[in-house]
Amino acid sequence: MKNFFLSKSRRLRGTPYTSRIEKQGASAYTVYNHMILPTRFGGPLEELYQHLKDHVQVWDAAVQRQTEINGKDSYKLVQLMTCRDLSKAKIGRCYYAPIIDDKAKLINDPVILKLAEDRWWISLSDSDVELFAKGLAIGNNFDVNIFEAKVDIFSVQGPKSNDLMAKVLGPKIKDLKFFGFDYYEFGGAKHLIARSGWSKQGGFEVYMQHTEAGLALYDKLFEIGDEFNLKPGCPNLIERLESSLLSYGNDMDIGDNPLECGFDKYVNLDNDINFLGKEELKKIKSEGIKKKLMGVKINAKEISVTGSINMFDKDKNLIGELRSGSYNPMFKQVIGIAMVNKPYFKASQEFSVSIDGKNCSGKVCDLPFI
Ligand code: THG
Repeated sequence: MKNFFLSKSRRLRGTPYTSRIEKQGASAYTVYNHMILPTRFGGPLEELYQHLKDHVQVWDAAVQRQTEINGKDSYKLVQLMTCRDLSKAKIGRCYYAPIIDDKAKLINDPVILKLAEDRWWISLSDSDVELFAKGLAIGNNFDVNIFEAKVDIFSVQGPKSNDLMAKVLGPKIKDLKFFGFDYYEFGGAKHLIARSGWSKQGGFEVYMQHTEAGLALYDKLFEIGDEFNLKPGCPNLIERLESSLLSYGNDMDIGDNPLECGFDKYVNLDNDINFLGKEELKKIKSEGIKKKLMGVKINAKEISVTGSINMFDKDKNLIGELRSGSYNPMFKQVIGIAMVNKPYFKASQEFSVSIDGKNCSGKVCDLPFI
């Protein structure tokens, strides 16, 4: 496959970390929330994957933009957008919560942070939720402010993240619970740090608001990081698939509903909260879904998924579409995520797909893979 350069501009923004990561060896970008997101550092993705599982990495995750919603009606608006019950949400906690429209179609799958009773951040995946929120606020006459907060996340991921962060910020950070956040002092500023991140290797996300002190923290980690074999990295396709972390725009999009995406535990229908698509979701739940996100294992040594790839059974029936995939060194085959149609969405369903013109056999499996 031929590769092309990406022309940067004001419309396709970099991040406060861009000059640093380019010195550190960032070698490819994708586009996410109209910004550039590194996808590669130097060598093969497999090396970075193994390093992420054994050591610790710092990632530029600033593309995870924060839509801030504050004001008197902020809870009402945030709840209107998500099918997850946030009525008992606690300050200092993060909530993975599907945002859906009135037809229960998926708009985004953000992490939502409750900062105060009347102040929320929606930590976005790749779609324009700010516009959707503004439309709803205007239409409902809500008393809210909606804007992109000046926040640039860097993520610290990997099994040694705990010790690395404790060395710089003190041992208290080790007490932080999964999906909790608190404030930690460095360089004369307090930084909001959550135990979260887009890998299952453990880690933290620094919601950098004070750029100077935040960049000093970023630099400090690298200054002392050798002891932990710290390396710069980026969200890792191999690891995220193995860990079954979904990617909006790749695995699911506005054509899918949360029940089709396996978000059942974030769909709360038995209460009196008000959100868009609630009646539709009740209907879908009672009728049953007609397609479902499933894992797949394919007998192939490599794959590059740049669009949906049709999957067929032995009688040439279209059974679904492959949406993401990569070779996995642990499974020693390609694993991926596919939207599989009823009645084929059962584990052990066999299929074939064409990869670079070659027919490969595969099997559907349940998620998560491990
Ligand atoms: N961190 C922050 N913002 C983000 C992401 C992130 N915004 C975009 C994108 N990633 C959103 N997608 C996900 C997907 C999965 C998880 C987090 C964000 C995740 N899920 C856990 C799991 O699946 O085990 C736990 C979710 C839960 O039960 O609450 O971590 O990475 N700031």
